[in-house]
Amino acid sequence: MDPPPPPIPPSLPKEEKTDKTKEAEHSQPHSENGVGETEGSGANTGPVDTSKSRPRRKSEKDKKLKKEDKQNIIKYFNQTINSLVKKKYGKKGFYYPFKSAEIMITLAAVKKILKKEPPMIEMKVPVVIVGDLHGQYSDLIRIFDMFRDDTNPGYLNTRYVFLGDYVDRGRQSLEIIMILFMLKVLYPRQFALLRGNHECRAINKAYGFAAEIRERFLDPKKSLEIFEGFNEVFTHLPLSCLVADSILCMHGGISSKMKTRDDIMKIPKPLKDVSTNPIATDLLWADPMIGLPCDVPNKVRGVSVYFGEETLDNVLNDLNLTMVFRGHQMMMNGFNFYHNKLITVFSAAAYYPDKPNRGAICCIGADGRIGFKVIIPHPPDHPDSQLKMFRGEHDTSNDHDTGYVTVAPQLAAALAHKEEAKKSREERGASGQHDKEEDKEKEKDREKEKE
Ligand SMILES: [Mn+2]
Repeated sequence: MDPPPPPIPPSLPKEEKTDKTKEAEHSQPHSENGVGETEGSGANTGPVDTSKSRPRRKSEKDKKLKKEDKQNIIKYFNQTINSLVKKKYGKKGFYYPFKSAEIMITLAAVKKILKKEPPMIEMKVPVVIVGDLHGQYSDLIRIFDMFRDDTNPGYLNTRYVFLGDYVDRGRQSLEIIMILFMLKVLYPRQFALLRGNHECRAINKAYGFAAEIRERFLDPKKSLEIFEGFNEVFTHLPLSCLVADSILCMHGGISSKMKTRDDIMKIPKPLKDVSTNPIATDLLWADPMIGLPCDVPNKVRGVSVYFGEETLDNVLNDLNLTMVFRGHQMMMNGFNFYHNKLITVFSAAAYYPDKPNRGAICCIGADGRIGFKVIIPHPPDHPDSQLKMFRGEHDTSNDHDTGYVTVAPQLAAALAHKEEAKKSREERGASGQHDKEEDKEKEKDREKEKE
């Protein structure tokens, strides 16, 4: 049986000394997380050392109290994560009963970690790339379940890069952002949480997150504190992630203004107003467009640019990269290729209920091979399909995608060439095989002539 929802930590319960619970095994192996510095120190076993001199005694006591606090927070995180992944929300329907004090503690803990992260963090392979989630919590759970085995829950079995846009649109932004923040605190190196354009105050004030918080926390003072608290933390999120020193990940797109990797590293953090930094604006907002010789203003979004193949080639060359991964645009199959060197990953399935797309994630193996896992939309009568969206009409101006994987231009050219050759062979009325042999003989003859 699952434990009941955990107690609120501000009046942190005293942890039983003998309590070596399951979740302790899951506790963070790293020492640099926000709350887990006591992990592995070994100092929490045995009584306080009384041989210390008197003036230090009080601070030792304080330290012990702090340590207890941290252990209690870790315990609370583990219990909450356990309940959340099993979708045990309590009696109040699909909203997990978060307390405002718990949220504020989580925000403080995750901020401590995000503060230390540079604008471009690094990740090793193998890694899983997750695109936009937009408050569709059940899709995140389906993603974690893909990596579950007999011993571990899926979130422990691989590294993840999340491309941003956790909040807005869907109904359970808080479930998503809270579980990801808690996981980030417990396993900071296993989770890269990048900033999306919806992790900006002006956007998530208007597109659902603020409304969801108001609905869940009726006290306006509390709901405002929570809303501002999240947005303060969002300003500390990194803007990009370098995978295996070769693949650059971001939410929106590349920027023709970045000439070196250092240009990204120089973006100030925390970044309250993204629009003050042109490279950050492109990283969070830009979109690729087929057949563009240069950047053009992104009129659909009213921010940033559309970039073309040449810009992509230049940035890849200048920054010594092989590929770009980004989210930001709904794709009917959950993913899409651009110019063979950029992949869009969009993980929220049935983003528009009237035009149900698949979601997808991308797995990059240790050998650099890339594969996709697809998230099929729930049938319309599924309880998760019933969650009302914070969305007005289906905004068709945002449908950039054809619904099919874009054929890379090189491949298209090769196929067209093949088709032409076939046609000409047919016109000559000879079989392809015969033609090839004839061609080979002619080639040989020509070579003999040359000699
Ligand atoms: Mn976006």
